[in-house]
Amino acid sequence: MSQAPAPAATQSFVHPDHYLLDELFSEEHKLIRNAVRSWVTERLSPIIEDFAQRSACPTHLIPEMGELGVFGPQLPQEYGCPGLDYIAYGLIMQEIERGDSGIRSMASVQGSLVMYPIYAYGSEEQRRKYLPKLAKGELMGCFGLTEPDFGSNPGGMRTHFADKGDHYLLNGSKMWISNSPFADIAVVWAKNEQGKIHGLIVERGMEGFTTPEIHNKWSLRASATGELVFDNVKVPKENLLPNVSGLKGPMGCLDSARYGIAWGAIGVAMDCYHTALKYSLERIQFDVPIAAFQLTQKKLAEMLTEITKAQLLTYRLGQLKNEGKATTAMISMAKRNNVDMALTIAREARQILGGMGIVGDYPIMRHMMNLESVVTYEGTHDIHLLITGMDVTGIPAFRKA
Ligand code: TGC
Ligand code: FAD
Repeated sequence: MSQAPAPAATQSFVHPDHYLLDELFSEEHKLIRNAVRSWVTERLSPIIEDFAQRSACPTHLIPEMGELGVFGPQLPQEYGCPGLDYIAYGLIMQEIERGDSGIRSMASVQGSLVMYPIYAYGSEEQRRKYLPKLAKGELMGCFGLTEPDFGSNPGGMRTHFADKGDHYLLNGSKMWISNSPFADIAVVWAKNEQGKIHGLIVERGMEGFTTPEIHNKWSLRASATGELVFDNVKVPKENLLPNVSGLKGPMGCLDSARYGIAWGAIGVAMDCYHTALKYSLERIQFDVPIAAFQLTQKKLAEMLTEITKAQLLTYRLGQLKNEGKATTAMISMAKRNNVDMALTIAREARQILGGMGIVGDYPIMRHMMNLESVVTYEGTHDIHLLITGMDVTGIPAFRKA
């Protein structure tokens, strides 16, 4: 019989709050966080390992997520959205990502990369047509910026559209698109005949539009990832987002999604820390719990320290976001720091669990593999270092002069 402690799925989650951050959250924040936490514990955590092992996306949860209000929670109630502040939005992402980064991806793409651009750059008709259904999960969306030859450098994109009088004709392709295999609509960034970037809403069923799935991922296995292929797709003119042009359109959406990732990464780190702490107190080696060894305590102490620093950074960022003062560079720093922090913690937690760290009875390895995508998408770790570098020096180092 195994001497290993009980799997984490059977243990109740206690979140680390070393600096009493709960005293700063409003009652509403805590209620929202606890509601999403309960949903994750009851509905997501029990099934996610199986879906990830099978590389399947639990799309049956979408209506429940819509009901819970996790799609576009920061957008106004007049469009069927919850109208919450950015700290509530962050806490929602934190709790979902404690369950799985792929499911947080599904929610943040929907809220920040599909609903946000329709809200911020769309016409009133587009808002009324799409937002209430997207909020409920009756429609799902994806966001097409990256192309096979243009990832970190999205401004080089080749996908383009031509004005054909009563419609636009769209050609090109997008790569690595979360939700694409099942999305009903895609917010696609493409260049017009003058080379200016615009957003178009492309609907499933439009002739020439296909969404092949990308298989064989070792990361984000419970999230569906695919391509978007446009072969002479006729897009109605009313599907152009009228109120933005240029790279600042998609980049503005990324600010919102990166903010959510900064919170989400804390959720993963909390889950890894909690799992490792419980395990280390119960696992006996050399006649004592492994938590009694100084080297284990060093790992746990460093994990808690890094989580606490990330919590304080992110809480302050949330306040600034609520006040409209959070800059791209501030959000970028939090995304980079917190994902890197979570990845380090996942690796340390896996070591604490020894051999049990690599099996699906515990969430560690799944989180660790997921984070390998999170550290790359929405701007790689190094691109975010360069964003901070540009912020402090005023010199962009993205390309050779
Ligand atoms: P650069 O010359 O710096 O800027 C071009 C124009 O864009 C504006 N801009 C922004 N505007 C608003 N918010 C931001 N965050 C902005 N960043 C840039 C900028 O002001 C300028 O505007 P204008 O009016 O002067 O023309 O652009 P660059 O070509 O040198 O590139 C800069 C760089 C490398 C920082 C940027 O392109 C970048 O961040 N690259 C990373 C690409 C990226 O993050 N892709 C993400 C794809 S989506 C995704 O990964 C979804 S994962 C989904 C999930 O969660 O599952
Ligand atoms: P590259 O840009 O080719 O980068 C490769 C390496 O070169 C990296 O280490 C990078 O840091 C480095 N590098 C590049 N440029 C520089 C530079 N100037 N200076 C120093 N180093 C540099 N995109 C979407 O549009 N929508 C989505 O929904 C979406 N979902 C995704 C889901 C998953 C699972 C993944 C893996 C990706 C997703 N992406 C999505 C794409 C993601 O944003 C890109 O993968 C990311 O921006 C990096 O682009 P790339 O993979 O082409 O890498």
